[in-house]
Amino acid sequence: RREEIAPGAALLHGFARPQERDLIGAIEAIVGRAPFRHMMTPGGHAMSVAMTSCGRVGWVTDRSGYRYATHDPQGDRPWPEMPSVLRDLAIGAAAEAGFAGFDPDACLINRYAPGARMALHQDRDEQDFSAPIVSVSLGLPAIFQFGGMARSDKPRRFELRHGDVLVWGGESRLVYHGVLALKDGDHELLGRQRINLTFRKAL
Ligand code: MD3
Ligand code: FE
Repeated sequence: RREEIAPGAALLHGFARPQERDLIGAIEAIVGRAPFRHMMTPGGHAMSVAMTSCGRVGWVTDRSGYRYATHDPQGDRPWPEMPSVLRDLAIGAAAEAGFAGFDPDACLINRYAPGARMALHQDRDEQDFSAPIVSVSLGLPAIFQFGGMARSDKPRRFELRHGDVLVWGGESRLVYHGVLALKDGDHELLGRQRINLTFRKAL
């Protein structure tokens, strides 16, 4: 089922369910080589969400700012390659939402333990805002919020469940969005966590 939640933003309910086990296996392999870590914001706070990346570049933050980098700063190795099961899912979801030709070069992997949250922010570290961002939710459900182009625009809330895929492009590409503190629970495949993948064209 495809739900248009805002102009340019499509929620594909359960789109990733058929590949759930392959996706989780691929994520485990990535995390074996580039472990989840709590990165430091430029302001000096450790993020409650743990992150890693795969693809040609990965998103990093530290005291000097946010950026995309070809190497994992923890170990100074290139990020793991983007597995085809991830890449093909992202390309398929983008096409389903009207963004044929999406060519992601980065996949940020976020892990939420109970209580972890992501404050309202815009994703604007990418070069080309005409490419959408594709997000895949796995594990425990979370309340996602998205507002408008100004931080002060009142956000709308809705739930993201295991297997849901969101495609954000066009007019919605730069809206403020965030995730409320994760409620504890026990997911049959992932246990007490939520994993979110965001596919981006960074360069
Ligand atoms: C709307 N992640 O990694 S995914 C992020 O669930 C991020 O981990 C959240 O925000 C998470 O930057 C939300 C949905 C999402 C991702 C990117 C967007 C929504 C977006 C970019 C623009 C507008
Ligand atoms: Fe974001």
